[in-house]
Amino acid sequence: MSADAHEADRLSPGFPPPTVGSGPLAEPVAQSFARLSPDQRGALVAARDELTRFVMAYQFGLEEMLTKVNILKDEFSYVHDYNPIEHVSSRLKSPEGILAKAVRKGCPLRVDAIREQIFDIAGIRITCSFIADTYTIRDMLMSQEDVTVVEVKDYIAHPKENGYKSLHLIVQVPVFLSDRVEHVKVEIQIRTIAMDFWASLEHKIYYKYDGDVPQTLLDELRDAATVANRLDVKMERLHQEVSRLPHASAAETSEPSSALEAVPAELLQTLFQQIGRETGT
Ligand code: 0O2
Repeated sequence: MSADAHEADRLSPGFPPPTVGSGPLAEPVAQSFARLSPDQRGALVAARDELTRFVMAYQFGLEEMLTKVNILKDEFSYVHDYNPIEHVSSRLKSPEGILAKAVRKGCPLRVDAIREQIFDIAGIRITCSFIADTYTIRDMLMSQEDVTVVEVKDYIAHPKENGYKSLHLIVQVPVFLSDRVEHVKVEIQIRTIAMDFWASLEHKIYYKYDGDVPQTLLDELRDAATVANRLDVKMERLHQEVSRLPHASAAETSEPSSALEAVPAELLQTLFQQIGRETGT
């Protein structure tokens, strides 16, 4: 797979529309299709429908997990007056990306085998401010009743040889389709801003050199990972020190400290009046 194709496959914001579907066939495909026997056409249409439903289930699973993450983000900020999540992005692996990974892992190119062996068709990346937040988010997600934890890799406590740090979870969520329930795996990567910065650069360098990165650069990357970790530790300590100070009043802070404060004053006033009318107070 080319570096560009791989790059397109990376986690990126938003949901790409499914690339396999029941839309009109492209012209060359339509011509080849016309040359097939009725049986072959039937088999091809069935295979396409199966693949479409396969990918759709992952998209729904991804949406379910994203909703969970966004609820945690909003509710946590409201209740604790603090937002542990800086940024959330997601991606669905393209059919080409799925096939490339299947080939790389020696996985048979069948939907059932791919479902069993490829865990990152749907992916979410959560960027947190501090190291402790990554574990808080992990615990909150893992404790949800309908989330089954399939695998946890803690590359924060045990960084990879090259310096890579991140918490990886593979979770499974039920997706209720019209005729069945599918249990869809979603990969969740949780990391700090500093870890994310490092991983993005390392990924770019890796693909620029097609995997054959000069040793000097590898050494520098390992140093950079150490520096990034020092920054994480220092920022977290500063944050804890500041958190112990008496809480600044809302009037002293320019940022809205709760969801209520983000609501325009006029709207709040109207709401209060309405509630007053309804309760007769
Ligand atoms: P992409 O294009 O990001 O999806 P597995 O998925 O279990 O078969 P592996 O490598 O055992 O393969 O899983 P692991 O270690 O949990 O890594 C999965 C993903 O983490 C990778 O997906 C990367 O996104 C990221 N990752 C892991 N190691 C590194 C690293 O050293 N540097 C960077 N920048 N990212 C890393 P893919 O499928 O490799 O790629």
